[in-house]
Amino acid sequence: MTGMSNGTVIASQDGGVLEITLNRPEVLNSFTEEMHADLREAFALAETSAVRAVLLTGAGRGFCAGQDLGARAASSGKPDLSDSLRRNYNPLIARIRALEKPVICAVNGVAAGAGVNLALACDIVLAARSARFIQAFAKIGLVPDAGGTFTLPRLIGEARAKALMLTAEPLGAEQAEAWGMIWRAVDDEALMEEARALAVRLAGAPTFGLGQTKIAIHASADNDLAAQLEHEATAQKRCGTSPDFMEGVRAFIEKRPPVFTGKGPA
Ligand code: LHQ
Repeated sequence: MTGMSNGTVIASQDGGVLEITLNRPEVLNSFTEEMHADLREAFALAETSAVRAVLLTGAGRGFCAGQDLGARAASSGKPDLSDSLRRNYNPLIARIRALEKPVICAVNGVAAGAGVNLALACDIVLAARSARFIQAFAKIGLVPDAGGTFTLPRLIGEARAKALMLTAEPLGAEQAEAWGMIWRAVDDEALMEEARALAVRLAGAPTFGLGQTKIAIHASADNDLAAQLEHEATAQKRCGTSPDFMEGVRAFIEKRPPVFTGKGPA
């Protein structure tokens, strides 16, 4: 196993799985400048070809409580919050969405503010049954950020998204699953085992094809049917010359399990 730990983020790689843990448990893993910088380093590892699936989670009883408000309270005057969004949150969300491999999020406890929207930027979200999701921004006079106004209405529809964002009411993991906001609510004790098993499974899958699938689904947000069909044709052309397509077909014919490399076309 290899990895890095620079205090506020732990990243450990085992085979093709990179597990990234937000690690400021005493403040529910809320974000500081330092934690953003550490997370950037961790996601740089995620972009290396040896990593084929990423698992993001939090240390302690919370997943992430958004921006560290303690640091904000200490600053005086009229802060320019767009600065932190443009330098930290926006590139983080864009990076996760653009990463051409699956990013799983294991929401181990409360997720609030930018912490919820960080989870929603991931591809497959599992949550402990006891976890709560709170679009806390309305409580402090802010607009939801970290992509939440993009992801949430697309996931659960405008009516529910507006109510959650205007009231800042907590949403439980089971309701989040029922509404399609997350993939699955899992018993607390089983969360990490289930999330890791999924990460291992996806790290052995045809990574190039999975990456193309993720990007195609995102593209559908901007495309009409004709454009999306063309997107699929172009992506399929690339997948069709990948070694994993050849291997998948050969394994099927030979009635044996496939061994995928994750590589794209040469
Ligand atoms: C915290 C925090 C926290 C510091 C818990 N900060 N200490 C982006 C760009 C730029 C600027 C502004 O914002 C943004 C985006 C955002 O994310 S804004 C939204 C920020 N987040 C929030 O408003 C959530 C604030 N936290 C809470 O409402 C509660 O802590 C929740 C509901 C998350 C959890 O409640 P409890 O389970 O009752 O835990 P707790 O409140 O007792 O928290 C435990 C500790 O963590 C506590 O410290 P203490 O020393 O008393 O044990 C909290 O002060 C600390 N903590 N969130 N965001």
